[in-house]
Amino acid sequence: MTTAHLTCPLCEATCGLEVTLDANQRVTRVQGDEQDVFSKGYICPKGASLGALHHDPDRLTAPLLKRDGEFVEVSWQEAYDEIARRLPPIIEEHGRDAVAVYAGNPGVHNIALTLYGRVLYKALGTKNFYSATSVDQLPKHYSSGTMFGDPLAIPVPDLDRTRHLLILGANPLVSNGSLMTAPDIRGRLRGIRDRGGKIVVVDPRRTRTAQFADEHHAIRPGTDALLLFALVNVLFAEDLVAPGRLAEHLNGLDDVRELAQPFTPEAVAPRTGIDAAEIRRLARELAEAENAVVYGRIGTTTQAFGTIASWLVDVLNVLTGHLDAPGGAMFPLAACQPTGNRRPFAVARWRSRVRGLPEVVGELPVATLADEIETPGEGQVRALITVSGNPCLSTPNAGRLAAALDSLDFMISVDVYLNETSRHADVILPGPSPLERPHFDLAFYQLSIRNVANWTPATLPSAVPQEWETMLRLTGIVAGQGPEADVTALDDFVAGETARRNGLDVAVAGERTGPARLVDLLLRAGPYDVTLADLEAAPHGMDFGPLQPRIPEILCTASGRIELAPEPVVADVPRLREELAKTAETGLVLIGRRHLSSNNSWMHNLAPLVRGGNRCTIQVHPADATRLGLTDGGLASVTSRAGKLQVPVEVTDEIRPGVVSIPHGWGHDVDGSRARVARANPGVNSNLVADETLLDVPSGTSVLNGIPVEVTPV
Ligand SMILES: Nc1nc2c(c(=O)[nH]1)N[C@H]1C(S)=C(S)[C@@H](COP(=O)(O)OP(=O)(O)OC[C@H]3O[C@@H](n4cnc5c(=O)[nH]c(N)nc54)[C@H](O)[C@@H]3O)O[C@H]1N2
Ligand SMILES: Nc1nc2c(c(=O)[nH]1)N[C@H]1C(S)=C(S)[C@@H](COP(=O)(O)OP(=O)(O)OC[C@H]3O[C@@H](n4cnc5c(=O)[nH]c(N)nc54)[C@H](O)[C@@H]3O)O[C@H]1N2
Ligand code: SF4
Ligand SMILES: [Mo]
Repeated sequence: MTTAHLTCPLCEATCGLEVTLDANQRVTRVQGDEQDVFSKGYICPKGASLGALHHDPDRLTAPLLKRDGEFVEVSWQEAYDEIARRLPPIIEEHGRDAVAVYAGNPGVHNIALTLYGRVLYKALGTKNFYSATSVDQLPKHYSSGTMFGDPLAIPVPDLDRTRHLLILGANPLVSNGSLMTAPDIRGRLRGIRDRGGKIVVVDPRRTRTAQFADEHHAIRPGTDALLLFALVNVLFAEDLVAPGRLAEHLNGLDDVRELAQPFTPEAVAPRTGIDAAEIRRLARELAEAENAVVYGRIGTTTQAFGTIASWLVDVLNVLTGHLDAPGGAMFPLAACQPTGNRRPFAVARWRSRVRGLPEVVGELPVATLADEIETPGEGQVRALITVSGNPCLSTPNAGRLAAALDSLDFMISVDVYLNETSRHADVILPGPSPLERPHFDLAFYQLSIRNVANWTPATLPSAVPQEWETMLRLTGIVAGQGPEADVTALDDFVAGETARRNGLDVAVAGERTGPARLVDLLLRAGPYDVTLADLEAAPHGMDFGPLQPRIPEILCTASGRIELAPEPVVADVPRLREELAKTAETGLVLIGRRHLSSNNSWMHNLAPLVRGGNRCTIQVHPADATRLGLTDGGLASVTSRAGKLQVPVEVTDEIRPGVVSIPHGWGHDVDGSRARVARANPGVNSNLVADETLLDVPSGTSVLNGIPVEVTPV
């Protein structure tokens, strides 16, 4: 028996786990690491299933090559030979933009893919770069980019010190927190209560978090921007604006006052479904709390006014003097900070070919990937590389995208499963399991509610090459060096560049290679006096303390100030005013939901996580069920502009009337996937009805919450 300590890479909470292995290196137990400086023993059902993931017989351990429509296992050499034979001619004949990339969520939880994926994408040099970000938090990057000058400067709730938390469109008791790295959310929310503080939740569903909170407001989906503007309106009207220390760092305060004028509580109440008097009280309580923070998550980003809502969340934090203040919304200072010259944020540096949608943070909206594949002409996408992504389940009008993938000349999936997306590929390149690779949470320490760092060495030797080598091999091929490119030389080059950008001599990292060397360099360049060796000597992590104020140092706008009314966001306000002018709608709208034992689309093949009844149901309010003739346990047909599906009905008063909810990430009953457990409990793909034409206009983020649908009994 041996034990190992690791940081869980499955979600944003970064829990420390203790894994026990028997003599045959089988995982016999996974539990929370009580000595972890941050998570202190917390674990959720997903973390507990890391052993099941590692031992899943369906997880790929050899490359697959499609021959005559069937996948066969091949050697790595054969896989690279095939790629070298088929990919470069597409680039030579049709140009770099003919190759698209879709990078999925687990890549952000994986240092190999984070640090070396960007090497591949840079070598490819395609404008057709897509990722899960445009079905997720892109509006937040947009608002941070325009307000603070840095799309990665995202303030997080100072959960452990706040006394008033206003949550919109997040269910952290189930998601374990997002854009808010904080293991043991329940304990931390309880802490707010114990300090005499208050938690308010705005959500169309009475979620677990809403049930735990002091107050719940069942808002109509897609109207958060209206509510938030009304809160701003009240702060100005009642002379409650008090930015305090931030006043000298602000531009645009008067513009915000002006913009908020039409959005009175009375004007927004019929659209949001929240009483004008309640809105006034919410604003006053926010302003009067000793400290307070407004926090918005996926329900506020993947909706029609995601950018405005994301912006107004931080406008409220500024106006109440709670931005960059203890107990408010604060900027983390991670041990490894992003490198490179910080230049003021710019948007729409290029546009998508077919729909003219804007680039944001170097990517195009995935809602237009199918257009780019289907539409002939110069610049048409003819090849696709997916890296840890499952867009056939996770992106809008998934049915159309799946069909489009079959028209590609060539497709590579870097993925650990043969699933709904990778089955369309010509070559699948697997990577190691989380126990077979080192881990350091580069991305999520940037969003952590305490400044912490923890290095995880690989627990077990890997059955397959590390993914940083895979990224470099692919880089070699697209860079014209063929399938035999010298990975060591490429890695030395990447490390040399990283060192140079950070003003370091690469030799300081000694004999290390791969991500370990890069992390060591980034730590040395970082704000704390630590090296990788220090973290290796601290298997339960290092704690650098609570968050500290970072304004003005963090600001990167051209003015050097916070832009409270940034022009690209303000340009979208007329669209919101039009929305305000509309009369209240009566049609049904669809939203999503998550479950504790899910991880987007890809962990439904693990038996411990799919026990119990079918969770993939459509939730309908009893009043709507009666009106529509739907019965609990019966089957409903759901239709939208994009498509249709059938799904079992769950009648519950948890959901607001006029709203229905289906979780995403299901729909595993497709031909040719290799996932025995998931196929036995397939659920339905909610993104068959998500409409790829509905976008948050500034950022191009998909509307996944608030999709007009018709629901009828089957
Ligand atoms: N309707 C609706 N749609 C949504 C959402 C919603 O709320 N509603 N949420 C959106 C959000 S927030 C997100 S982040 C996206 C997620 O969208 P995606 O990132 O496209 O999908 P995932 O389900 O995370 O699938 C990840 C893929 O990575 C593979 N994988 C897992 N681990 C590894 C690894 O270590 N290496 C490699 N190479 N591959 C690996 C899995 O097998 C799987 O194929 O979905 C979005 N889609
Ligand atoms: N267990 C589990 N944890 C996860 C994931 C998972 O799939 N399963 N996925 C991970 C990922 S990739 C992400 S991005 C995070 C997401 O983390 P969260 O944002 O906390 O995730 P959700 O549980 O989807 O919560 C979104 C909430 O928004 C509500 N909502 C929908 N529409 C609206 C609206 O218009 N306005 C308002 N105010 N609310 C609305 C929904 O009812 C839902 O309760 O979770 C991560 N953690
Ligand atoms: S909360 Fe997230 S990080 Fe913690 S054990 Fe669960 S999946 Fe892993
Ligand atoms: Mo996400």
